[in-house]
Amino acid sequence: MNKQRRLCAALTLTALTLLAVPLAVRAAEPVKVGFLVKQAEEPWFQDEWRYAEQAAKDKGFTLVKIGIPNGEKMMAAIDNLAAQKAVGFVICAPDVKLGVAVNRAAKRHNLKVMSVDDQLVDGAGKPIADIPHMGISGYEIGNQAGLAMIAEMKVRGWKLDEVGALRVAFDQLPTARDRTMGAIDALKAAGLPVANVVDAPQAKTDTESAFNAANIAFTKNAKFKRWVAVGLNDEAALGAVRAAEGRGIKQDAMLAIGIGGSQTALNEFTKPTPTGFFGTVLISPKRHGYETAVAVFEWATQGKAPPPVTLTAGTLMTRQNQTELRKQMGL
Ligand code: FCA
Repeated sequence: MNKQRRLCAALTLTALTLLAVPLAVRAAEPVKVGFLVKQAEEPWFQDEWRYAEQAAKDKGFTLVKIGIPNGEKMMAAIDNLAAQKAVGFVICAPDVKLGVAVNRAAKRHNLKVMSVDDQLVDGAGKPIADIPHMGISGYEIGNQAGLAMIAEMKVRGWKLDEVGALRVAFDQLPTARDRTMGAIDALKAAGLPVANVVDAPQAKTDTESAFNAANIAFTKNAKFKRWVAVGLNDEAALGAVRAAEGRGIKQDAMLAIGIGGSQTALNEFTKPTPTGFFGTVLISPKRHGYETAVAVFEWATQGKAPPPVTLTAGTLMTRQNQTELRKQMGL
């Protein structure tokens, strides 16, 4: 009897120990949150990652950063996060039409998902309602870029009917279309003739693609001696500036305004002589990186769901106000 009781106690102890080990290991493991971006080499996304890392440090979770240049890499990344027992992820997908696939994969693995910058859509092009989103108000921010061009053209004494308006376009991405259309609408409202608007569709959203697109557009429209240019981001505007320079259209005849305000823009502003890259609408990679990472963490660990849609604002940044403005925005 005694022997039996001792054996029983020993077995119970062993069982408890076995149970306790994995529990202890699990408790020591930090919570993991993924942050997947379509273009990891772009300064904007580097900034987003940097602020998301800051959030991870402040809140005590681990950030898993993965670049997802295409759909295949994106699906592999989500599986990878699940295998690592992540609790959720923030995503800027390589194609917003992958929304349904993202949602399905997240649900299958029981991962919380939130989109950043580019809102995910379903097969019909409608935003996916149960994926919370943080992005910019594309049309308003584009409009701001357009209004800033009007103001600067006035300063320079340009006549609107003599100016070509280059729209570096990436219309398959709704926010890109909204941003550039917002700018063009501002120009048209101020009296720029519709016939002066030249579309330059880019194959990708980087500087090289914008350069190629702009080059073709300038060649076809050599009648314009002065240009304004807009695109979805700083890289698009910069591609147009570089293409213009290649054709002898310099700072005094080129007025490009980007959107973003990351290193791509800062590099232009710190050149000794001003280029055709006049300004950018500064948006906040801090809000987008930090707040989305925290939102997914708190959603997964505290059940606090993020608001369905959060749109952030922008401010015109030029050579003159860059230092002050970035400081104001905590960048
Ligand atoms: C999109 C663009 C990026 C950046 C971001 C806020 O994802 O592709 O360049 O502008 O929105």
